Amino acid sequence: MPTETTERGIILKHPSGSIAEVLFYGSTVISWKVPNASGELEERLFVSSKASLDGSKPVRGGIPIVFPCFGQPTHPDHLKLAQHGFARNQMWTFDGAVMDNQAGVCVKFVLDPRGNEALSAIYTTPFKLEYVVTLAAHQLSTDLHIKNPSASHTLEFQALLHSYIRAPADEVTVTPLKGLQYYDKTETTEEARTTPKVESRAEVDVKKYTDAVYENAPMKYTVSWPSGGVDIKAQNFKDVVIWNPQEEGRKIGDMESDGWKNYICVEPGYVRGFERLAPQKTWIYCQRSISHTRDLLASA
Ligand code: TA6
Repeated sequence: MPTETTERGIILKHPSGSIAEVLFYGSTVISWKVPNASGELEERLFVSSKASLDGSKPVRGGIPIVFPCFGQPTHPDHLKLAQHGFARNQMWTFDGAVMDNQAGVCVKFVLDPRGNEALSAIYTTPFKLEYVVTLAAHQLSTDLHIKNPSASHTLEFQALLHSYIRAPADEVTVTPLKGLQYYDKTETTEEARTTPKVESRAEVDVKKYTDAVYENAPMKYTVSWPSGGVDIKAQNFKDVVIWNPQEEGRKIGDMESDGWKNYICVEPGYVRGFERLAPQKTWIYCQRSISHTRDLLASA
């Protein structure tokens, strides 16, 4: 069977050789390895060597799930929540393999607050999350299904996949973001942080401290560097965040030394404003990450 259950999560193995691992904690993808043209497995995600993988705190790396709020809570329903909400620090339930064949290996995880008193103490709005992870030869799909089980209450939320893509931070670029409105969270005053700018660069880099929230983005991004890249296709995630702390990373307790030199966060999300999900409805947010390496690109 191309899935293996371990104490901490599920390992997905594709016949092509690619491998992924998803923790039960936060339903956090912590590894996505793809064979390069030489057949060697290349890790496509970054996880800090100082990250906690034991459920004691959100993982510093991989693909943490952000829900129901992005950043510090501002919505009245979220005021008891930590930064980036609770989805990434709850134990999810493995709901089995959905598919496993040559096309891909697909597993589902569920976060249902019913019976979770600790969660209900900080968040009382009815919801249910399903997270479907599919591993193919060179593609990893991470689909977040947000359900509103209420008969009358509208669910208001933000959602984002906080993907840490392993890449040389001083060489990686993201396109196409030129012309988009964005908010620069590195600004030192609240007024400057809340004043929109317009991206003038054809290729956005993270050579300096970058924390940018792009609004109404194209939902298709090419993340590239001299030896490879990752294409990202999003669905319904209308915004995208680009983050790399550079030397500010020294202030992050679970960031390995110089870790910021080895990743770029490209985070499709719905983070400007709140999505409103009517009673009994479901929203599906998809992220398709397609891995490329130079030799693969060269042969393309
Ligand atoms: O997505 C970028 C960001 O909001 C940054 O501002 C930084 O706080 C980063 O997320 C990491 O947040 P965390 O709560 O995981 O330390």
